[in-house]
Amino acid sequence: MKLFSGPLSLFARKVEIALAEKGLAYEREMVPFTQAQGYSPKHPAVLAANPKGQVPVLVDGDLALFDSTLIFEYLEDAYPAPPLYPRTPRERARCRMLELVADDVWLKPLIPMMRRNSPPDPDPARQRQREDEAARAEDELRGLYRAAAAEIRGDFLLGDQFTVADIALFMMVVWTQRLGGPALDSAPALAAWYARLLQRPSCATAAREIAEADRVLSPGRG
Ligand SMILES: N[C@@H](CCC(=O)N[C@@H](CS)C(=O)NCC(=O)O)C(=O)O
Repeated sequence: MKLFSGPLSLFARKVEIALAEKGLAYEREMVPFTQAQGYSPKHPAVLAANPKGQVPVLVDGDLALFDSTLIFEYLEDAYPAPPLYPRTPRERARCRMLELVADDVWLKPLIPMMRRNSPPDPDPARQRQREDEAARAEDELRGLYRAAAAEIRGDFLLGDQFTVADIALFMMVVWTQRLGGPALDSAPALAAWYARLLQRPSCATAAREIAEADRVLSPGRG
């Protein structure tokens, strides 16, 4: 198997965690990425496999698959042990919903947080607007922290089982913290869950590699 990943791609890192949890061997190729140019030039294999031109792309034999959620579903079907989805239809549905909330809903306030870390806008009005948007995003994130904390049913979101919902939320929390978002202490259950996940080798490796990538790719970030 081969994974096209990105050093600061939170969606590709989701897949890396799933592959590690399932104990699957794979080759990883990091596509070109810089803070100034983004994902440019795009890797030809990614363009060939994904009309959206995005990572992650997973190649397994003659199958080339994109989108972290679709890759999770494929991995579960093709390599069911250990499972990363719960068993019952209702719990599976809840797990998918929690993954979607992390991927879609949390991503929205993270965008202004990312802009806040770009060089200041020379136009003071535009810079003020950027700061206001980031402040609103921080409030939104605090609300998301509380909502996520209320969903935690045990050691993990779904109870005793670590699932793809934990992976997706973990990546979003890693991103809030690397972007200087609000501390987690306003949602103690979320903070405790996050500390537990950081003890898992798959999650700890992803978090460590992201911090290492930041040191190389985002040296100005405090
Ligand atoms: N829904 C997709 C999102 C993938 C995505 O946004 N990938 C980003 C990196 S994190 C990317 O490749 N961006 C380059 C672009 O959009 O041109 C997934 O879950 O895989």
